[in-house]
Amino acid sequence: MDNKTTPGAGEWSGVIESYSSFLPVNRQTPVITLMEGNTPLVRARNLEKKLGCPARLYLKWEGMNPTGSFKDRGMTLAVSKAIEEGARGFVCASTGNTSASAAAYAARSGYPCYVLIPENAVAMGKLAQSLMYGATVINVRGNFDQALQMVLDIVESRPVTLVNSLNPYRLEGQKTSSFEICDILGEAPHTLFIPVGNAGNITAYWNGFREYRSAGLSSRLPRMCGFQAAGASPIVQGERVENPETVATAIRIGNPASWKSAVDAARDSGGSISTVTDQEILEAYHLLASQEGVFVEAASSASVAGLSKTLQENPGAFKEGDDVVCVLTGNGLKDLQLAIDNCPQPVTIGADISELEKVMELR
Ligand code: AN7
Repeated sequence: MDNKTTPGAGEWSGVIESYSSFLPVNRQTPVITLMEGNTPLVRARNLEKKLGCPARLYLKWEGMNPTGSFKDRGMTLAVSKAIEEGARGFVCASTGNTSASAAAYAARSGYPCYVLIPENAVAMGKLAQSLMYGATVINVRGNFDQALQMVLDIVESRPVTLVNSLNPYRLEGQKTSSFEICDILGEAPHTLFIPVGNAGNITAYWNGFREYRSAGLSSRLPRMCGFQAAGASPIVQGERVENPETVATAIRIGNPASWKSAVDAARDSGGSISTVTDQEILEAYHLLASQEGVFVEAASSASVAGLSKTLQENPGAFKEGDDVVCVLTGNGLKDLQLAIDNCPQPVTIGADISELEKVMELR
């Protein structure tokens, strides 16, 4: 297949320049970039064994983006296009990662950024990022869905650009992850597993795979398998969830903005949107770190939880030689409290070699 080749060291210049022919940019577009994208696609042989997966399993490690999540792919484009079109500031509602990314790209643009986050429901690392990048952080006594509605109302009357995924440039940028997967595998995977919250990312990946196939750069389309947390699963329930609850705060969303296009992606690709419980999410969270050395945030592990559940329900789901990709959307370092609360605690000893010997014998 006549694919683009993987860039060598020093050759990567961010998703806009690398995939400009697939993006709505021109020579005048001021490119605001942090060199996002080009994230690792990691083969997960230990998980293949552990889960009894006959297919080749790859992890698309999006937590390696500059602000630690996939949001950077869309934010570089949304902010660049906004500046091209004369924007004077940015606003978003967020469960944490969008706000961190918006704040960082806004900082580089030199324009102010306002982020609305649900009070007490955003991981501390994400809050710290937004504050450090200099955004005005607004805690809303309500949930994400309420904050998003407020943002939609405010952009009617204020000269600020909405950078939630309702901004179409966000999904345009995010589709570049599909391109990277195809470039590395030399073909689209057979199946893609992905967490679903506001449902923008599954929509973006599906768009990307279809565009690459239309351009002759891949010849098949993957089955798109999306996973919501059971306590925040409006798409699966078929109705809004007023009070979504899940340990995976990033996907604690009850009324997804890209609801319809996510349903279309699952249906048209022969895939599905299903649920995983918080317990299944936490099991996958530990498995990824302990078996593969890949520390993701809880929401990200919904994709691997979904794969695990699929294999339990149907061990013949994949054939040998198939390529399966799990998208890992965010970095585990964003939520250290969750990690520490869910692990055995360290042992403390004196500065004494005999105490150390005792501990190591017990193990
Ligand atoms: C780690 O930051 O909605 O289905 O406001 O942070 O495209 O919404 C985050 C979503 C998955 C879900 N994994 O993606 C926000 C926000 C992580 C996330 C999702 C999010 P979408």
